Amino acid sequence: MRKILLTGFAPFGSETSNPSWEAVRVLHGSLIDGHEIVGVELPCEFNTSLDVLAQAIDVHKPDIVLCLGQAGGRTDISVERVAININDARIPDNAGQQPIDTPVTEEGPVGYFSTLPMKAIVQALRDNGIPASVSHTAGTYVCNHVFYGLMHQLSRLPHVRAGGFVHVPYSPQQAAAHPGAPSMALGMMTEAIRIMIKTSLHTAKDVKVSAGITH
Ligand code: PCA
Repeated sequence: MRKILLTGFAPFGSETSNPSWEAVRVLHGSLIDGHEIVGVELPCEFNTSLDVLAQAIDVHKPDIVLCLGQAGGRTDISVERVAININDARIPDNAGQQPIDTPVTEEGPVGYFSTLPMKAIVQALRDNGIPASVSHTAGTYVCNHVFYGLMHQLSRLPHVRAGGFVHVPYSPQQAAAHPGAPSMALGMMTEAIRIMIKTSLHTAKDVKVSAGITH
């Protein structure tokens, strides 16, 4: 059976949960338009995260890979456009590593674009009442590291149709500990992932519309 690989992250920093993984976990094992959804939790660690991702791609040979992470403070589902070849960690990762200004991969290009139909995804999410936008920075921490590493891996795997990265906001429970911060309910995040997968499966060519960017 054809497969779609979804990844979410372990909690990091001072958080005790990470809704990127909570939402992926709900979908693990389900079927979406004839594709089996495989969900994998990545450690919030430089390098190890990419080893786990590479192994999952190798084992499952997915048609599409969608990696998700948390960006506390973001107001919506942020479909990331570009990954950059830099690690610049604001805080240590879960293994205590804090790389500053090192490349993700020595021999890689400066950046990679997502190969997901980003605009169609944002449009479909908004049509379904889910706040979303295209984002032009995935940061320089473990999420960008995984996004860059994913696209670097996919550049050598032509059988994988598309791949990319999406940031989700705080869950309401997390936001309660960060007064004033925006949040999104887990059920809406899960529905957003379902819509992103369906749109990716059924969009041969992305739509050409303004991103209507807010950040
Ligand atoms: N968010 C972090 C790393 C793991 C996660 O969920 C980031 O945005 O880099």
